[in-house]
Formats: sequence, structure tokens, C-alpha cells
Amino acid sequence: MQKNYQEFLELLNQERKDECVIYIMELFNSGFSVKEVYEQYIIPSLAEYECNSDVEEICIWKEHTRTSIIRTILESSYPYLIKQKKEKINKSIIVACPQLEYHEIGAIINTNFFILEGFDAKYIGANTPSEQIISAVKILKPDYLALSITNYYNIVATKKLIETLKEDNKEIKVIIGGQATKNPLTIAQLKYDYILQSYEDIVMFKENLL
Ligand code: B12
Repeated sequence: MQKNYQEFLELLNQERKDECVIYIMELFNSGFSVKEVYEQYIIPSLAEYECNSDVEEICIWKEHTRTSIIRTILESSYPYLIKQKKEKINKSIIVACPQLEYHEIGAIINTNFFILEGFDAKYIGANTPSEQIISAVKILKPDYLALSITNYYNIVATKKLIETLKEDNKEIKVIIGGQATKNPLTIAQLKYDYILQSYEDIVMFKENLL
């Protein structure tokens, strides 16, 4: 059966979780790659979402319901990701959302993109307090810390986090990404090393390392 994005979107809009998961699993089984499924189905289904209610509470729980379905799909994609990932490149990376940043799907997806490209990548969570991020860097000693920032008001906390982190961990390179990092004026105050936004950016970043 020929599948298309609109069909999946309809199931997701109706919050029919089981059918959404089955739909995506059938895509994988018919030969779609993890990258294709994420880019053609998962990312647009959230990025293009607009709540059709004027009541904020309704919008928030509906967004949670939607992301919960997407999270289940992302977890279910992991066995396919294991099969599709490239040779290891001996570079480690911790991915996190800074404190008060609850938008985490972009962080999870990009952790998986790094893994697909052979990085040893670990996602440590949404709304992660600065001291926990710093602790993870001290203990795990990754080559890179990647921060996913969606809301502009989290830039100030991110600025402080990067400054504190770099005081004691001079070697660490900081990558930033996410909607709040797309505006050059907003990020001018951040002491980051790299800015990446997509799978293609990750591929180019890797090519420059090798
Ligand atoms: C789902 C959602 C939520 C969920 C998130 C649940 C979860 N577990 O993640 C919940 C309900 C928690 C939520 C809450 C809020 N949300 Co909200 N939310 C969304 C929604 C619908 C989808 C976000 C998403 O997951 N997109 C899909 C991912 C894959 O896309 P992405 O995050 O942009 O990431 C992509 C790139 O940016 C990049 N990327 C991201 N990070 C990184 C990191 C690296 C290293 C790399 C390489 C790339 C990368 O790769 C991804 C793939 O392309 C958006 C709508 C939208 N248009 O984005 C609003 C949106 C992001 N939310 C918004 C707002 C305002 C809020 C609230 C303030 C609402 C409120 N009144 O409470 C709160 C704030 C919560 C907080 N403190 O963080 C605004 C943000 C406006 C702004 N720019 O400041 C948006 C844009 C809605 C809107 N049109 O107004 N939200």
C-alpha cells in the first residue's frame, strides 16, 4: 500500500496512537530509513502543528498528547537506528535541553542523528539544571556538549551555563541548535563553538572533523 504524510497526519490529529505507531513501523518495514521517517513524517508533524483552540490549557495538554505519541514512535525507531548507524568515529557528545527548556523532541531527534553518523551520543534530558549538565560533562568528559534551545527566554540561562562550564572545562566544545538559535542577534551573546540545525549540518560537521 502506498503511504503518504497526509494519512499519517490525519491519524495523529485524531490522536490515534496505536495506528500512528503501526503506520510508522510499516514505513520502516517497507524500507524507509530512520532519517527519511524523521524528516518526512515526524519533524513536520510537530513543526507545522497549530492548536485549533483559543484556550491555552487545552493547547498545552494537546501538545503533550501529540509529543507523547511522537516519543513512542522515536523509541520504537531505535532498533532500526542500530541497524542503520555508520561506523563509530570515536567522538562523544552529550545532548541536553537547558533548564526551563521543555521542548525536547528536537534534542532527541538530533541525538539519534549524531548516533546514525557514528558519534557516541547521549541525551541527558529536558529542563536539565545547569549543575547537572556541568556534572555530566565533568564525569563523562565528552568531546562536545550540544544544547537544544527553543524559547528565546532560555538564552540568558544558557549564556550563564556556557560561561560557568568553560571556566573549569576549557577543552569542552559547545554546540547550539534549535529554534531560539536561528536569530543571529539572540545568539550573539553566547560563547558557543558550533551552531548546527539539521542532519545535513551534522554530516558537514563530521566531515570537517575527519
Ligand atoms: C510540542 C510543543 C510543546 C510541548 C513540548 C513537549 C516536549 N516533550 O518536547 C509543550 C506542551 C511542553 C510546550 C510548551 C510550551 N511551548 Co511549545 N511548542 C510545541 C510545538 C507544537 C512543537 C515543538 C517540536 O517538538 N517541534 C519538532 C522539533 C523536531 O522541531 P524543533 O524543536 O524546531 O527542532 C528542529 C530544529 O530546530 C533542530 N534542532 C533543535 N534542537 C537542536 C539541537 C541540535 C544540537 C541540532 C543539531 C539541531 C537542533 O532540529 C530539529 C529538527 O529539524 C511548537 C510549534 C513549532 N512550530 O515548533 C510549540 C512552540 C515551540 N512552543 C511555544 C511556546 C510559546 C510554548 C510555551 C511557552 C507555551 C505556554 N504558554 O506554556 C511552553 C514553554 C515550555 C518551556 N518552558 O519550554 C512557541 C515558541 C515561541 C518562541 N520561539 O519562543 C512555539 C513555536 C509555538 C508557537 N507557534 O507559538 N510546547
